[in-house]
Amino acid sequence: MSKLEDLKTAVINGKRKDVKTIVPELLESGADPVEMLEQALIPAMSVVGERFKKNEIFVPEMLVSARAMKEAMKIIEPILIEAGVKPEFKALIGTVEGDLHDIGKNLVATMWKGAGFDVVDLGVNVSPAAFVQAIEEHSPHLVGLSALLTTTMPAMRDTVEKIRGAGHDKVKVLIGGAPVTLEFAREIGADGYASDAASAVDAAREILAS
Ligand code: B1M
Repeated sequence: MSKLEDLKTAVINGKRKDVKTIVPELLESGADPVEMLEQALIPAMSVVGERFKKNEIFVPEMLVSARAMKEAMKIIEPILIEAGVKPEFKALIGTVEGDLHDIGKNLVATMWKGAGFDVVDLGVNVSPAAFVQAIEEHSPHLVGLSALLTTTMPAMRDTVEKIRGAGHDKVKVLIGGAPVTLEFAREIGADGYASDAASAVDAAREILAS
């Protein structure tokens, strides 16, 4: 089995200690952190999601896998960010109210930081009012909303409505997350949508230029 496969297996099985050993080994052997993300870490979480859907595993197992993934991110995030330049834009990001999933949101934040954005991460379960308050505090160019549950997609709509209702018409809003679509983004009046963390950089630049 290749080391990338070992990493994927370790995340699927929630083996944090193995992740802490394998990631530095991969880096030492010259592996690309982006490749680690795309070929091991993200696919591992897809396997976990599939198993959960089939009732082969339950929430505690999902949680240990998520923790193992975060362990890997702790090591590779600084390397991904290092490639960045001086902050060009300020961005806020958060997972919407009712939703506790943060791995995808954290990845988008990492990619934005890597692209040279100054990112303020508001965390998970962020209410529409908290987004508005943070906009007033930080005056960002961009706000990113993440949702992983179909049941929290309405909170995205509420957040966009609250931001616009508070008169923040210039701040651009980008949304994403597994159940979210471009159509939904248009429907709720968001400025853009990205399907994954890498395209969230291009999508952000595009809407910021418009
Ligand atoms: Co949850 N969960 N979970 N979960 N969980 C999903 C999302 C689910 C699809 C699993 C399944 O059934 N197959 C399902 C949702 C079904 C639905 O609504 N359609 C689900 C469920 C049902 C639940 C609970 C309700 C389970 C329960 O309690 N019965 C519960 C809800 C808790 C809550 O939020 N209120 C719950 C809980 C959890 C844990 C806490 C155990 C854990 C989260 C830990 C954490 O995040 N710290 C967890 C996990 C790990 C998952 C899965 C397995 C993995 C999510 C993940 O991290 N993926 C997930 C199944 C799956 O996704 N396959 C599942 C990896 C990550 C890199 O991808 O987050 O999609 P993702 O992010 C991508 C893109 O979506 C995009 O870019 C990212 C990187 O490419 N993206 C953006 C994300 N945000 C973006 C923002 C952008 C742009 C792009 O712009 C701003």
